[in-house]
Amino acid sequence: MSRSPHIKQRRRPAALRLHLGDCGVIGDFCAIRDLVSHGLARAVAQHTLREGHAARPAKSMNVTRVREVQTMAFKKVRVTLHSIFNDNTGDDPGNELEIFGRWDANRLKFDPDIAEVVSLEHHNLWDRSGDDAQSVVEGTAFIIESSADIDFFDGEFLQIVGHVSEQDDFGPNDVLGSFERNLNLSDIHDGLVQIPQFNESNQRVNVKLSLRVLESA
Ligand SMILES: [Ca+2]
Ligand SMILES: [Ca+2]
Ligand SMILES: [Ca+2]
Repeated sequence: MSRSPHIKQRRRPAALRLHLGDCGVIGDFCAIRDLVSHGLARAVAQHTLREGHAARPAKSMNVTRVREVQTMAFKKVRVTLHSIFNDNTGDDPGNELEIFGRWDANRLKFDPDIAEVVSLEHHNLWDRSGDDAQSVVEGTAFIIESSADIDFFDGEFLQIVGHVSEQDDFGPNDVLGSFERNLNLSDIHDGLVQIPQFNESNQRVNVKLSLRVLESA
């Protein structure tokens, strides 16, 4: 089957017109194909030269802004797990909760090549098993003060993940709660991380964890 002569007549003059500097035909299929095949930047540059346009100041400003973003995308962050406070022993025998669990701070990044989040660094802040539970009297805190200093660059994020359970001699242990939060570079600031109170049958604990930006650039 041969193509309609009408189509051939439409396409070739369109591409030709682009070479001659008529960008008014950019909506035409042939013009778009020509832009892609020859490179958009080259086509724009040729058009600029043909039309006698001077370099646009806004373009150089954009380049400057990009450089600023690139150079400011760094933070050295101290992640500290301070303590776990027994707010209420609840229905647990005695005056103490027997707590255990694990808390970690991770440096992660989304890798577009494999479309997955990958772990760049992993820092364990606290790890206790049910066989090694910590007794904490109601109204007092178990002091941990475990820190990790982590460097974050543009596109990376801090993941805080942890859980606390309560050991019982009779029956299964109690899961008091778990927590996970992912923070982009711009979301990382000095201060306490807001962690909801963990609570299971009125056995309540507060986890105190903070961030401190040691350096930024
Ligand atoms: Ca219990
Ligand atoms: Ca107890
Ligand atoms: Ca217990």
